[in-house]
Amino acid sequence: MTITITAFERSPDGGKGLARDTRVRWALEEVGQPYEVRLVSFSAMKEPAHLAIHPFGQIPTYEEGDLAIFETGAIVFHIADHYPGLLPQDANARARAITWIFAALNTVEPPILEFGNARLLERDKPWYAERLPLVEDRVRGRLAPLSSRLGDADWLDGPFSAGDLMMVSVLLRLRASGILDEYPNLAAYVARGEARPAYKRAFDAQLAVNKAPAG
Ligand code: GTB
Repeated sequence: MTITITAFERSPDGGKGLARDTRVRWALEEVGQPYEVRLVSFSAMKEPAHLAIHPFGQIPTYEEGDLAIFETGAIVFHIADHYPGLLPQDANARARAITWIFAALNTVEPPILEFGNARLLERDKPWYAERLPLVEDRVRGRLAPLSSRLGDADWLDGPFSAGDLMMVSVLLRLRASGILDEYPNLAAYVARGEARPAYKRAFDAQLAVNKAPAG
């Protein structure tokens, strides 16, 4: 059955791979499933056809046969659950890998999103310079324990899993800020994720869309 995902017709990041379709593309590349992409404009995302799949009018979505789902975490979990390669067979190891998906999205990403929003949307506020260090410290409050847990391991719990895919994707959003470099093992962890052939294919595929002349 054909898998179809949605992505920005033109990502605001100009192809840096930070929009969340990259996470889904990466998961599909890791498990070796071909997929098609339906590109949507910001206005099309708010139209009934897209809202029927994604009630919040966002990307990415995932369709396969009569299944249509949204939320990157749910999509990546669905892919990992249905196709071998991203979750261990052993039940306990599998549960731990799934835990890292949730940890990435629920514990590590929220302060990173807050930090990104502060830098993007609050620069002109009179309180920006005073608030930013607080927001940065909330990010460090997640990175420090994550760095301790990773130690000198390659991945968070044994072989590369969907948990690592999600954690690396979340941490990638920090790279431009320099905060990640305060934790050399996390910077190296992210670099290992980016070096995976499946990540490179996913990145290149989204870049090809965002580099193409606007049509
Ligand atoms: N919780 C949802 C999920 O995980 O799937 C969040 C989905 C989401 O935030 N989608 C964004 C979207 O559709 C795109 S990825 N936004 C349009 C809208 O809400 O109208 C977030 C994103 C957007 C842009 C960049 N960037 O340019 O760097 C990075 C990430």
